[in-house]
Amino acid sequence: TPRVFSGIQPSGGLTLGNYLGAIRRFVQMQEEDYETVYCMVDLHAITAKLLDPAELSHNTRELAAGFIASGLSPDKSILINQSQVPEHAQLGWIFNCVARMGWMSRMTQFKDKAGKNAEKVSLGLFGYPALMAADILIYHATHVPVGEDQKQHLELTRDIAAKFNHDYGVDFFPMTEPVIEGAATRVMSLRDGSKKMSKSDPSDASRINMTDDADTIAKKIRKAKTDPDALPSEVAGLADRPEARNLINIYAALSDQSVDAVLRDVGGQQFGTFKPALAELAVAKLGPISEEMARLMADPAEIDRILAKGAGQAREITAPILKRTYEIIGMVGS
Ligand code: AQP
Repeated sequence: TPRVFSGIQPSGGLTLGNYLGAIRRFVQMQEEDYETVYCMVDLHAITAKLLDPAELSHNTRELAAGFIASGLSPDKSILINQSQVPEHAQLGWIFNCVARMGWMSRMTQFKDKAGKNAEKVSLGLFGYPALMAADILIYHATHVPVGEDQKQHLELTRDIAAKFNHDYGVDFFPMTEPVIEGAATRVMSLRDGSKKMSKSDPSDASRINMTDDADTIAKKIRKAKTDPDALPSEVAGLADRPEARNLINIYAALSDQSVDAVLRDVGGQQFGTFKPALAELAVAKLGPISEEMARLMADPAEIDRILAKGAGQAREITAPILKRTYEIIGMVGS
């Protein structure tokens, strides 16, 4: 069976972007013919800044609760916390030695996150994509469901696998395929249609959090930036209207319709009519998930048990792959 791996950082609370761009697809793939491994990438979550320890633990458990509440099942998928499966970091080191500085300097996410302050960011932020390649390849995963923003990191994952295979003359690490599908592979900020919706945006109004209550969701959508025109009835009419396009994409994804189908229904409407309908849809879809998250968070010990079980299952896959990697490299004792 082909194997799927993907992860999300517990660097803050889950957003609608994470849900539509990643988690919904995780759930679908769990139900398809794949073996699925999904990860809270806590080692990645400290690359941007060292979090308060209690906050990191809370975020990690809440992310696990978000996975489960969205439909991931510990009986069908392996659910893990990255640091509990040490082979991720061990292979990550090897990949630090495979990846080239030049490759890493071209990563747009690094450039965006480092901004003008590249001297001040952590070495971990620079090396992030090599650890991400290890997260995937320590499972020999072939399919990685992600949002559009991760495409370049997946190309780098293939470059790392190819260089390792080539330099050691082996055919060991597979070439992984990104799975980027659906109407909302890039959900944009509600305040700025040119910026991705992000957990770490300083403005809370820019995103919908999975834990937002109905009133907050409705208010954020009502205040979302838009233009004064009515909605078009065809996709071409969304060109150069990034904010309108974003709200339509979100509507399409949440209602499981194509953008064309949505526009056939809502074309001609003003935002004053469309926004309340979108808010109602978002509350209907997200409300039950956030209620279930809250219920799961009331029993953190149960979440910890699920993650411990997942780590045990994961290591049955990762330990032999790491051992074989070390043998290929010539490490004594492996
Ligand atoms: N706005 C988005 N639209 C679609 N997909 C998105 N993803 C993130 N934002 C959007 C997808 O969610 C998965 C997990 O992302 P991550 O937590 O590992 O890191 P990120 O991409 O850096 O997400 P954030 O929310 O922007 O976090 P911060 O602010 O901490 O950097 C990935 O599959 C991603 O594509």
